[in-house]
Amino acid sequence: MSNLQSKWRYLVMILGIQLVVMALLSREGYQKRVTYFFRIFRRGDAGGSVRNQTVRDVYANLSLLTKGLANEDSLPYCPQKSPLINGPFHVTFPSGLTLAQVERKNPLVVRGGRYRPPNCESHHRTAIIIPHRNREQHLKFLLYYLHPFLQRQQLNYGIYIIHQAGNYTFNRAKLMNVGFREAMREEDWDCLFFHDVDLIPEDDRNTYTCEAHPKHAAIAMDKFGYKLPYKMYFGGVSALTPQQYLRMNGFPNNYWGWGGEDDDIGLRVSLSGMLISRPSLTVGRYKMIKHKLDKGNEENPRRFNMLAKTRHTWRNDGMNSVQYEVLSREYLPLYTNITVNVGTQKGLQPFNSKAPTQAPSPVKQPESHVETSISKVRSTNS
Ligand code: BGN
Repeated sequence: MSNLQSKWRYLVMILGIQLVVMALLSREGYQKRVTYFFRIFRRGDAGGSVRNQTVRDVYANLSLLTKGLANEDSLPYCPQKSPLINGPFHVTFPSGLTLAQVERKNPLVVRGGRYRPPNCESHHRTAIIIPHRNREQHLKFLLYYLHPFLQRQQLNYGIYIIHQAGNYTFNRAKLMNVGFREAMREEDWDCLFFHDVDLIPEDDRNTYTCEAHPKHAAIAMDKFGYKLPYKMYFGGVSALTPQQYLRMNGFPNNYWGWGGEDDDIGLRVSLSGMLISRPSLTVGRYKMIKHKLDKGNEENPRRFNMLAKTRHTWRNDGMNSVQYEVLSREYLPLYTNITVNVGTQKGLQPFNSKAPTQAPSPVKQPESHVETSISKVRSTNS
């Protein structure tokens, strides 16, 4: 008899538990919980947006592109939407990759990392500005993916590496200002992409062209679960026309070390009366190459105070106040390497190899034809 009673008790208990579980599930968020449950079974698809899409090799069919015999001056315009665009592509980081291999895979890229579509006249002239120091491995992977990615979009493009000389604290935003001025000196670019060296785009529908408002392209990074970390985030990869860039007085020059400068840039966009445009979460996907915080790029403890003052400082700190000294300009096969002295928090001192900083170590490439021009003139707002 007591045996029967305890069986009943168990049965009631199990039913009770089931009721509680069902009640919990049917509250708001039920849908989310069920989706989450099923997602566990789906392999490594954090964003879930590349489903039903064929993920290809970024170089697929690119070797079919060859220089035609047509006269370069009489080429027809490229179609509005490039027929070479595929969508998502695989991004991996094979250890044995060399720059010589990247060069061989991109035979139509010419001196200084320039390219124009061989059989049509592009509608777009895009410069890619990449601040850099001691990240040769990352740069190699970025170039491996960026060149075919941009070629698929039928852009007329150039890649500029802005290399901070010496060991003084890194200044990402100031290097962007240098990149802007030095790139515009060379060509009438209609769009500039300001690009971190460790971010690899994963979908070639993320077009590297400018919009009516400044664009934040790195909206969905793997390190943030392919979501925007916060609404005003403007870090990683952004794009502006020269007019938009100058309207917000470029980027700040005084953020030394990690953090805050991208928030300052985001603030400048709205302070100068513009909005932020973004691609969709499906398309603006990036993989970040994992790394530790670099030596010489420690967290900037002043960033909180500085950000609180941006609304008062942006008009006086930016392109109208940037001071730097170009130490060398090298036209390498895959990019233009501009090595620059950006000075220190105390201002711009002449670059001196005996100072606390050491002589610049420009990024080297095998089989390259280096042409270096030392500019002794300090470049200010000219
Ligand atoms: C933010 C940083 C950004 C950084 C993102 C993502 C600051 C300022 C705090 C007021 N901003 O917190 O610079 O890109 O995280 O890592 O630290």
